[in-house]
Amino acid sequence: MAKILVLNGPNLNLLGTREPEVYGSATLADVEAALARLGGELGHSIACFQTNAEHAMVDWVQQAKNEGVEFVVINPGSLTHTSIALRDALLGVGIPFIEVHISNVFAREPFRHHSFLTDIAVGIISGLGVQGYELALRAADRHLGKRHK
Ligand code: CA2
Repeated sequence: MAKILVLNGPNLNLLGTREPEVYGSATLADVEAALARLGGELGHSIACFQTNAEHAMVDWVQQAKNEGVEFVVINPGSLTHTSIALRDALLGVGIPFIEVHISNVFAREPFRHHSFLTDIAVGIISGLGVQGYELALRAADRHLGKRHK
């Protein structure tokens, strides 16, 4: 049993309400409910947060260390491409994480091709829709299992 934190960044609260051709029709509540279910099946406790504010994201990453979080699944939204503060926070706590993008960022505008997080992530999932979160959770479970053996 591990504590796993799922973080979503700016505008991901709009999932399922706009741009369904890019982000699909599931809402963030749908995604979080599916992750809580899967987390339960895998025997982990899942906490999910979304914020539009960079400082709140940094605070949650910092707190995660004190709360014994062992893995983070994060879709940083646009902070992916801008936030050195988020990179520093993730480096600071040293908690392994997977970076998730619903869309294929490499098939979009050039400014989405660079991430401040990818090189320090366990891995990245991009372009598989909201399924990417579940794949990340399964990969986190494998990663944690390896460590506990
Ligand atoms: O593909 C992803 O998951 C992104 O992280 C989404 C970010 C974008 O800035 C990244 O480049 C790629 C944007 C999130 C916006 O989410 C919306 C969802 C539904 C409707 C409108 C925006």
